[in-house]
Amino acid sequence: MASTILVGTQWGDEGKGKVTDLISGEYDVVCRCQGGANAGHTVMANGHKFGLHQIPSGVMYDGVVPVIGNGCIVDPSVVLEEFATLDAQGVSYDNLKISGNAHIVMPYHKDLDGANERRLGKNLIGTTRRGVGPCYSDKAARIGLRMQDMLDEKIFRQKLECALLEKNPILEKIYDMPGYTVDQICETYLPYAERLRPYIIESSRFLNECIDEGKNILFEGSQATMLDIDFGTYPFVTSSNCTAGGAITGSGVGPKHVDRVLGIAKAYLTRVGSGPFPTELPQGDEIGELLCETGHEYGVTTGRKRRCGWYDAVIVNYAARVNGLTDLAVTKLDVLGCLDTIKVCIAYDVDGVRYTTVPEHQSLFYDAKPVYIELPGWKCDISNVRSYTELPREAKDYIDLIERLSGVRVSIIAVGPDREQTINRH
Ligand code: 2SA
Ligand code: GDP
Ligand code: MG
Repeated sequence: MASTILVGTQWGDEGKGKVTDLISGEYDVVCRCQGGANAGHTVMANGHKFGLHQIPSGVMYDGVVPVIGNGCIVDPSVVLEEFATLDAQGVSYDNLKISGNAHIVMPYHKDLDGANERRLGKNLIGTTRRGVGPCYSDKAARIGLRMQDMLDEKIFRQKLECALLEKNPILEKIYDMPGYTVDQICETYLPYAERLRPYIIESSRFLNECIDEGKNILFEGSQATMLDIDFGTYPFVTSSNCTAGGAITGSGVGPKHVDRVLGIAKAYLTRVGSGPFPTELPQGDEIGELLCETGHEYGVTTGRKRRCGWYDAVIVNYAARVNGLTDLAVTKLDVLGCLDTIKVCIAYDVDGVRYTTVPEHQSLFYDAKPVYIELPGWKCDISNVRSYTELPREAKDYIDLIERLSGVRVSIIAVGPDREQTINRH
């Protein structure tokens, strides 16, 4: 038994796609358990990069079964677009499985996501506008439609009619937008159902049968701890549990089957969308711009420029706690090679009070001033380094500090986007 949950420890885009792709070969199944087309996980295929939104990154390996679990939401149009991209790359997705319990993103979810953001004005969340919040809201309100509903036209029409009774007045009367008819949506979605029918299964049963056969599962998290609906910077979060617990409820696999929780931490910090970010470098700051350009920090789903800042040890320590991390993968260490000195936030100062953990009250987190220590940079290109011993002393000291402040061992260090640009410390 060796199943692993992989989670983002910061505000996303830590390189979960790269690390999932890197270690997928050690697993039989790679399962996504939450989130939808908001995710953007970058993987390499045939020497070039592309972003996956819905299909698990494990699809890149022939023998690995990719599963979209029950905790995910599925935009069928995005899955079909990904099929086309994978076809063009010659990557097979024949063994993909999609949970019949996963909720479907409907056109009105995307409309409402955009409309909510416009209504919030300057207080907007900065969502990806992929319909994520409205779709998960409908799931909780029990008026959502699930993948299995698409397979039965009568049921699909009945449930859709019920949902539209609520959605159309909101769209038309509150947001002055056009509503939908059942026929209109069926015209697009029933053909989707026929394309996706062969992939839709009872995924919890499938995953547990795999475990019974002695197979190993990798649960690929999307978004990250600080975007978790319970543990993140609410309301500036996504609408699912991106922490380790979400992998359990989002897959229907019991926690006794998991023996590793691998956290992914970027060697500096980025955030896309609104919300507090204590170590953020101001817009136009020379180092912030350097990190953004060297690290290519632009959204994989929306193309938005990511906010950049210094590594925040307080939030990675918090992530170690709320996820129960067993080890860490530190990514993008190569990007820091351009700096003379590197800052690490070890605590926050809030009105003269020092916090070494994330403050319990959101307002305190907004006012948190980072307390930094400064380390010398290594000022060289480490993207060709493949063993820990070959790293410059300053880079090793940086990794040691991350381990000390998180209380978690660093087992993987990524020094570039390619699979091979990795230092394994097993
Ligand atoms: P949503 O769309 O409702 O989930 O947005 C709510 C917040 O969650 C953030 N979020 C993300 N943050 C980082 N990366 C994400 N995926 C894409 C990527 C983002 C992109 O890989 O680059 O392309 O812009 C992601 N998805 C959701 C979002 O910014 C909101 O703060
Ligand atoms: P995810 O959402 O966590 O999967 O991360 P993204 O794919 O959104 O963003 C990570 C970006 O960093 C992608 O462009 C990756 O190709 C790239 N990347 C991942 N690891 C490394 C690394 O160690 N070094 C560099 N330079 N780039 C990396
Ligand atoms: Mg991403």
